[in-house]
Amino acid sequence: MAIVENRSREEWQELDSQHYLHPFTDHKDLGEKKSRIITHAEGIYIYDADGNKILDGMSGLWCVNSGYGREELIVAAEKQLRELPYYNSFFQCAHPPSIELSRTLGELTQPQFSRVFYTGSGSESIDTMLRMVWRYWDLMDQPDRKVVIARKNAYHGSTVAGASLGGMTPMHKQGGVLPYIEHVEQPYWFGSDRKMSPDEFGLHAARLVEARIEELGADRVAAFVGEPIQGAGGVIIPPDTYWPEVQRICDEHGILLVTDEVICGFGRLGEWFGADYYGVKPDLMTFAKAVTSGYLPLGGVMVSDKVGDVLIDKGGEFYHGYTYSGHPASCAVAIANIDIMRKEKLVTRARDDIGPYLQERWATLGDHPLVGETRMVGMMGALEIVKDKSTLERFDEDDGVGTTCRNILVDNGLVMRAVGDTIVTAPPLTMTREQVDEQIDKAWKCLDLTWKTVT
Ligand code: PXG
Repeated sequence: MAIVENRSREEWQELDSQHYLHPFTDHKDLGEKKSRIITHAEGIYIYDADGNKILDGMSGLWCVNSGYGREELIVAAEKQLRELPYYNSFFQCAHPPSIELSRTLGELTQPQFSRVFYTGSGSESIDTMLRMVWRYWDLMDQPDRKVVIARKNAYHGSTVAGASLGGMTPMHKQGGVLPYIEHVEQPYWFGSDRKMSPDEFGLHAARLVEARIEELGADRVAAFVGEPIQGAGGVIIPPDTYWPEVQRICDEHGILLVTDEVICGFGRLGEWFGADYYGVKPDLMTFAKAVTSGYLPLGGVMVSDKVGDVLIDKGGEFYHGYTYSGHPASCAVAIANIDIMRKEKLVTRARDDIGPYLQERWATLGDHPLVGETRMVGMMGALEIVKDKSTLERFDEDDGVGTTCRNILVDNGLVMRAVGDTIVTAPPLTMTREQVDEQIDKAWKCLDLTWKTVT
């Protein structure tokens, strides 16, 4: 039974241009260049309509942590779709997969978390978190605590709350407009003037949060939200001093701490969550993506007992929720995915085995004349393309060197993302040593090709 017609690449491209508005895309530009049509995937490779095999150094969009073609996930979805494809959890209803997953998430997360609120995506999780934070402070009889502090260049999604909390200026210009949101500097040492040591810079960046709190008055500040490592912003790995200082500041001023774990969660950093890696104790954690390895959409907010007890004991009804909150098939896939991750010890493997190997090999790219810095935690890393390795001077933004490099990479069978002139990677946690070697060899070759193009 063909669910989708069998068409040529050209036909797909033509129909795509005519009918399909893609996310984050300049459609005039795409209309000229045409989409790459991805037809299937297996393990850590995707295949396009021309039969090219491409190593997926991005796990889709930072989500396919368990790799493609996982029979267990396919079977879990199919079984659940047959048994109960949909039912909601409004009106005092629930179903076994969503309850079972809630229990499992309570096990995987830090002890303060025993409850979860489900959504369909990372953006919805961020919206939910914001409404929950505001509700919490209302119930605490501190309704003036409304301001949420986030960081410049953060990415928290594309809904109005996501775009507003995120720190992407071009998004703000197109309507990221919510009140009560403040942005402070990101902890991006390489992007600074590098006059401070990374440790000093980490403390400095954290204390900008404190300065903003003091400027606003702590009794007006509700929460601080940050990705443990900023993903879409270019894998900004904060100095080790940053997160403990942010924790101290939030504690001292009585402000809720939220980690956005949409990318860092589910093993990416070699721990189940980014908060575990940095040893911080959040009050709320947003997640999505790798909870199902991207096989079906699912997101959520982990709610600490501190917040949850107030919402429940004092709150009455929380007027919030989505048709697909706790979708049974998504929850069944998440359970199966977590089961795979546990059985194959993918998280400890990322911490102790394949992660360190990838880090070691990734660091060798730092010897390339085009590379000013490499960095990686767990299996999430970046390299900085520079014009002059000795001074770390960067290319002009308009030269588009990062994009040139990204295009060369894809044409040579390796997907990585370009964020300006920063090339980022987050491959599946299942990759083998041979595949790490393949990724690094291809990356080196493509840096050479980029070098020839731009010098
Ligand atoms: N928070 C974080 C930290 C994210 O990375 C979201 C929230 C929003 O999730 P949804 O599921 O609504 O997309 C994200 C999403 C990129 C890229 O180009 C990154 C994301 C999404 C799309 C593109 O790196 N992250």
